Amino acid sequence: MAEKTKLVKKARVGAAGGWGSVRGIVEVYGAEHPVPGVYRTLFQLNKPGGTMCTSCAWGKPAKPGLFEVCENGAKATIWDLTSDRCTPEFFAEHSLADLRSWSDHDLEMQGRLTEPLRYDAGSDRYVRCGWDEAFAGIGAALRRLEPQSVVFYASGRASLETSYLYALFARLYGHNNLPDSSNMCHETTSVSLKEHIGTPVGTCVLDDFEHCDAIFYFGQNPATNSGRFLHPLQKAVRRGCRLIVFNPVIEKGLLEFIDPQNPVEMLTGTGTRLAHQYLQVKAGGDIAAIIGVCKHLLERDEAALQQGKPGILDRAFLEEHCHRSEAFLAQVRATAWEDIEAHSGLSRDDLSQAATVYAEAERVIGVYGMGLTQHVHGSQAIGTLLNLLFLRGNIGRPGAGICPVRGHSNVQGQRTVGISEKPELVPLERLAELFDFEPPREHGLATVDACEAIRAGTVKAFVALGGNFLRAIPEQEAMEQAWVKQELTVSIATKLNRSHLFPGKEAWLLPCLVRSEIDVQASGPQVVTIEDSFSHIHVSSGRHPPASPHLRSELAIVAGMAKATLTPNPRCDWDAWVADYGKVRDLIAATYPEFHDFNARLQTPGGFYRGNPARERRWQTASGKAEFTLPSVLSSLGIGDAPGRYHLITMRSNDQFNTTIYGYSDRLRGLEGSRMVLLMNADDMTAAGLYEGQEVSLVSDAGDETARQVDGLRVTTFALPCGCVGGYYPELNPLIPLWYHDELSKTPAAKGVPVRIQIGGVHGNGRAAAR
Ligand SMILES: Nc1nc2c(c(=O)[nH]1)N[C@H]1C(S)=C(S)[C@@H](COP(=O)(O)OP(=O)(O)OC[C@H]3O[C@@H](n4cnc5c(=O)[nH]c(N)nc54)[C@H](O)[C@@H]3O)O[C@H]1N2
Ligand SMILES: Nc1nc2c(c(=O)[nH]1)N[C@H]1C(S)=C(S)[C@@H](COP(=O)(O)OP(=O)(O)OC[C@H]3O[C@@H](n4cnc5c(=O)[nH]c(N)nc54)[C@H](O)[C@@H]3O)O[C@H]1N2
Ligand SMILES: [Mo]
Repeated sequence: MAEKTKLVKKARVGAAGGWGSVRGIVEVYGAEHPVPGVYRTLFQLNKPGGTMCTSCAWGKPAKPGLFEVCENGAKATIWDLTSDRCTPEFFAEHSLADLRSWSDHDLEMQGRLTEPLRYDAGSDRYVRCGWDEAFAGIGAALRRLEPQSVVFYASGRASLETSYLYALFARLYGHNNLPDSSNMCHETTSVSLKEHIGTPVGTCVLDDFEHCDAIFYFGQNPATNSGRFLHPLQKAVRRGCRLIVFNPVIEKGLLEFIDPQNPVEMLTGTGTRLAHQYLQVKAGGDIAAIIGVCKHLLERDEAALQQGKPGILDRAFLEEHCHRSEAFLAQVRATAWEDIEAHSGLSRDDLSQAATVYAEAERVIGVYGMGLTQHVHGSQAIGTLLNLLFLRGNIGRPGAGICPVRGHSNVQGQRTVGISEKPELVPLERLAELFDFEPPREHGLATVDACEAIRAGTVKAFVALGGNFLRAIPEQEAMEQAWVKQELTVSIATKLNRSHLFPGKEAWLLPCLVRSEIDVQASGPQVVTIEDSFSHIHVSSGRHPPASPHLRSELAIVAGMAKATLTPNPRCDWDAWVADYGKVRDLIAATYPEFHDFNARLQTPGGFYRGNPARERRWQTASGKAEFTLPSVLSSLGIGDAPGRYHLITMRSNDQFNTTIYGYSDRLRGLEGSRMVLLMNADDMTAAGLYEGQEVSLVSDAGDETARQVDGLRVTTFALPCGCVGGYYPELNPLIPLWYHDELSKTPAAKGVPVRIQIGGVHGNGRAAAR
């Protein structure tokens, strides 16, 4: 069942949205045979009283559209609500060794997991077990282990209520080893924003997009990853707001959008042209590009002042609110145009146009995604973008600010309520008081640290609240080998994935409800809450019967494990918390003041705002001011150019949600039928003597001893800047060294991976990564 190396078909690329997105939904619908009532669920998605989509974390407006759902949100919902079931009988037929040759797509296509399963090493199979057996087994194993040798991972979907209890369980048990998917994603944001503006999250709210005059947009792909963003973008552009895009890939969704909910646009096929200027920056070239824009601004500012005219920079803001602005401006002055052009791949003239748009705009928003965060100097790139905003006071006023676009639907919220390896970010004193215990104070393990410790053998157990950790991390091959040496692995999951096929000596696979299902507990049906990218808290309720009578909610599973592991504590009534999630919300409110009156505020249309001091120009930083970054590099790449070396961007297709592969169509890039592609600039292909469709291998060029290789990739021409190549995540993850990560946050640098191309098919030490 492994995907064969096939030629990718090139198709015509239409606008984002339009009939293509409707077809995309229909295809997944046909393949998944969803349960009845799914249309009504889609209709109620992201609306007050409905289910909050499990796809991305984009904001949910108080006044939603007719359909407040995008192509990929619909796919994610249909994927959850399939009528296919992956039962114990399926596992009786297939050993894990057998399943390891299956593709990611085929594993998840088996449908929803239905019963708790225990790994039986003798038969190399998962076998049926009861919940009591599972909890007792997990509890006994955890009690035997040293808490510091155990990791509790979370992928950013579980609710605020579940996440709060999961983090509490970890601390009562005795560790802060609480990495979450954020450690591979926006951790760069959390660390960099905290240092420079004093809060770890963006300062914008949805309403700001109705007032901004320009959007500077870096390394984020809305049509695929946050489809509902296209509506506010379209509206903004229509009222004259100018969109300046920095991205090495021409992403169709930033060029043109046809609103599928607008009959005229659908029938005429004419949408809105979005980008005013599209700058194909080199991979990692953002710091240089932003400094280029700043240099133009500074030159114009100085010229204006000399002529006795008002300057361009907001000197009052710099004076009152910022620290180190003069040092940054001196650095900008001293940076040569040749260096800016060489590192960004953009011309001085192009950057001048962008600077004009910036200077003419009264209110500017800086938007970014993985194109900034997943680089070795990603935190400096975010800092430099903040510098640009500071120069004209574009932060802390309506219509302006910094807007990181978060990934998983509750990834920001999980951090908010305590899932963090950084104890300094958690109110430990308050927890100690509430639950009468001594919380662990040691710094916990983030994702990369956890991987290193698993390889070193010091981490002996891994509990996963969702996700597909082994498939999402770097250095996949070595990690799979180390993984199975652990004493215990526990996965709470909805569908089978590759991580489940690498069990520890003792392993449990525990199936849970999805957010769109009805969650009935002793006090009645329960609701849960999540936090979006704009720090708004939304309530979500499910309306579908559970996929199997044996499923439990994530919260009940966490509580079940906690009860079986911990010595009883009169302050911890796990049963009462499971019976009524409102009691958990009371605990959240008691721990985090911004959640005051949590239960009473649940039904606020558009969610309630948790607040953000930086939005009010209160800077909780070391200096008490907004901190300018003084970049030490002009490129965010960790390893520079060399003959024969390419910088690999690992990308998401329009037909996947992270490691969940819905299908093999990347409609918005015109690539159909295969994910085993190496996307390359035509001039680079000619220079390297490669031809379209040629089969090649990629090998690591990170300068260390470790051999990393992926075979069976077909060379495909694609409009990328010279020196940079593209391919899909997670197929190319074996090529990323574990140590290749952002310097501050340790977010793996999946967007600038140093590689070489090898011609000649499969090699002895390689393996076909298509699964
Ligand atoms: N349908 C769907 N939705 C998703 C997901 C999914 O997989 N599928 N994943 C979810 C998650 S967890 C996340 S974190 C988000 C991710 O959403 P995004 O942040 O959009 O992440 P990517 O698609 O990985 O990359 C974003 C863009 O960065 C560009 N890029 C690469 N390198 C550079 C660079 O050096 N500079 C600049 N300026 N740009 C660069 C790429 O071309 C790409 O367009 O989406 C979430 N939503
Ligand atoms: N090369 C490269 N690597 C990357 C990235 C990249 O751009 N390039 N992106 C990184 C990013 S941004 C992220 S966020 C990570 C993602 O890493 P993860 O969050 O660990 O991975 P996902 O693919 O989102 O997890 C999918 C699995 O989650 C389970 N699941 C789905 N819904 C639920 C649910 O409601 N509850 C529970 N308990 N389980 C559920 C299903 O079993 C499914 O198979 O990958 C990172 N890795
Ligand atoms: Mo993410």
